[in-house]
Amino acid sequence: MESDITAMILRNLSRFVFAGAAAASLALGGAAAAQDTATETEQAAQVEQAAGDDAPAAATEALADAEVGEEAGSYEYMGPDMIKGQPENWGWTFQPQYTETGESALFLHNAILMPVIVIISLFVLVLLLLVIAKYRRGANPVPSKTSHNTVLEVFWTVIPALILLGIAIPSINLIRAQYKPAPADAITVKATGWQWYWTYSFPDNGDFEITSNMMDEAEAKEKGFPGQLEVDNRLVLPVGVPIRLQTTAADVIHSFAVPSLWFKLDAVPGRINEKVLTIKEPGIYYGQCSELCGARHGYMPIAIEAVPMARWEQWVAAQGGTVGGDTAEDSEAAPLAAPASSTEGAETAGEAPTDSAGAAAEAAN
Ligand SMILES: [Cu+2]
Repeated sequence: MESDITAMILRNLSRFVFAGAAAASLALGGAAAAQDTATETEQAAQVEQAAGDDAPAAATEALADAEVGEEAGSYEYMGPDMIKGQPENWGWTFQPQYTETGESALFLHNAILMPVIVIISLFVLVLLLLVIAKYRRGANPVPSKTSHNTVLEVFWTVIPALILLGIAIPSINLIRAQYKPAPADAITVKATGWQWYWTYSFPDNGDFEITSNMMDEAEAKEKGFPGQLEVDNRLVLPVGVPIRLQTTAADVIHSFAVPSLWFKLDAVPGRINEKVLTIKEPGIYYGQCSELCGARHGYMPIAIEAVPMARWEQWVAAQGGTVGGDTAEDSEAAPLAAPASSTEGAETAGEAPTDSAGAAAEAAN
């Protein structure tokens, strides 16, 4: 019990420190870090289910090798053993990351921001204690009248500036990576926010649409899924291929956010936002609407099920969609793709690149 309390105090302390870091990085344009602090806080507030560990690697392997059913109409959804991205009880830091940008963001936070913040805070604390002890009236009755020291002033201006520059470079690179446009052959998925659920449409795959509502909490828990995060129809996506995820809304502003995929994008009525998403591993990743959108804002979760390409095609077929044949240029849902590049990538739209996402990105450039 006592160690629980100690852990809680430490958590709260780290939140203060982290909030300071977020402010500092914001000043530098590191908006990404701040955005995800918010996500983390929201998530932590809504933590509900028991802490789930990552599915054993064996399960992933088994799934990747799983035989693709002969019937096109059959698709079996993943069970709770495949849950990878979800909040946990008393969680206070980021969820494990399953995208490349997520990994670099976590690295920026853990390896750069946190050490810098901790060292600076300790340094200032030591200086303060030193001043309190050494220059108090009792110990130092006649204070020095020195008011300028050019060398010192140059140093305490230049050193902090260099520290800030050192943070700004990786921070701006991260933002650049996060907003790099999707390659022409990326699979387009449009997520539309409604009060209070999501619909997902697949303009490259026959333009079918699915509606995703929160699963009843009792039913979800009975099946072993987290309450208020599980849905009736998951958004199934292929792993290892870039997905052009577009967001919009039908009524008010919503926000499509999945913390373990480092993905958060506002869904605004009358406009389409888009951002590329490449998921590294099969699994279930939970998220939530992250823009206060009305009475049931807290009850429109997002559940992404990432599967190997062959299984994704099976799912698309089961939904009545098409694979590989359709073109992005036919669809008005993909207006952001330049006509030339979408024609070029049309043959490959909806198909997996041979080896990895990286190859696809290179091919497109
Ligand atoms: Cu919403």
